[in-house]
Amino acid sequence: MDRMTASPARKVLLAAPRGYCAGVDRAVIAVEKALEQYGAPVYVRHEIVHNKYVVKTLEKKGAIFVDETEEVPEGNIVIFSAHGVAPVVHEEAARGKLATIDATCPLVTKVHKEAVRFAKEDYDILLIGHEGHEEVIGTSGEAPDHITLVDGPEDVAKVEVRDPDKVVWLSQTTLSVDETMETVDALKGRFPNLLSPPSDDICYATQNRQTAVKQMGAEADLVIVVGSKNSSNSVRLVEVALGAGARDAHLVDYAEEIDETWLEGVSTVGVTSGASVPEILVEGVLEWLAQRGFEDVETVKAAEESITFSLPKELRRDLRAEARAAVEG
Ligand code: 0K2
Ligand code: SF4
Repeated sequence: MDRMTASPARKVLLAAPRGYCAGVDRAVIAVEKALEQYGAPVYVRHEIVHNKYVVKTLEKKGAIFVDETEEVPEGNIVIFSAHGVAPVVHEEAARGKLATIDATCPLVTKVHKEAVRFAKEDYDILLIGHEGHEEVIGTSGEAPDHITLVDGPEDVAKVEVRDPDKVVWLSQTTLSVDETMETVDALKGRFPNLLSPPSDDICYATQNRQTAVKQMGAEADLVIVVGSKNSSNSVRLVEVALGAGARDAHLVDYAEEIDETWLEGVSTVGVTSGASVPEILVEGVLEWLAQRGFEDVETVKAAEESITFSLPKELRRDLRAEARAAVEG
């Protein structure tokens, strides 16, 4: 073929890290272990993680997802999702005589504890996060009288506090790092003595996935993010890709959702996935692309991840008891 008319080589840039974070891995395993340990059905309040495939797969194994604790029949087991719950939800479960397994990610619990501490010290807490998101509802519930939600920089002008010198900001764990810093800068413009959280609230997994997609963004004609529409961290990856210079970016649950027309004039495709996305779904996307000439896959590595969390304590206790009983015969 004439060199001038040859189409440019097609390649895939595959982000690393991508997919499951430690908190999601723990939460999904918690549901699986609970099903093995106690038998179906096991109730789960809210989607254990925001991923359609995960939810469907666990439903097939006997998990029943409910919106509210009140829907769980008395005497059953209910698992709380990775996004965390307000204290009032624990109270509802106790009233309903439910056994609970709390799969809240320890990094979300850390933010809950910060909220409790600053509320005790009588700070006004500005919680940066998305209105209506499950995590924000849970964190706000720790100190409803002290917390005001700030949903992005455009919300800053309307924030009201009791004492501008006694204000702290906290955040949802799965936000855009850059947009959050914009919000914080705007808040600091209004409250120069604004206190910052003792350590990053946006978690390591959210940050690393955004860093990786930024690295590939400028080079990619198209970025495909695997993740569900209600997954905050997955949606953020699409925005970060576009912000980093990708010509086009889309969120898909499955390879079948990719539109052939997105590939028109495209030679480099970036692929990544949200923190709630099993790798099998990314493999499906890579296969789909390979069938269309995108066989060359290059990894873009932004960070190493080795963090893991132990299972929720209620499960560990029962698994230990079972092991003891087996040993004692
Ligand atoms: O990104 P989101 O907070 O919407 O949640 P998922 O997609 O379920 O990802 C896991 C994060 C859970 C808690 O931080
Ligand atoms: Fe935990 Fe971060 Fe994963 Fe959320 S995204 S479950 S905070 S590790």
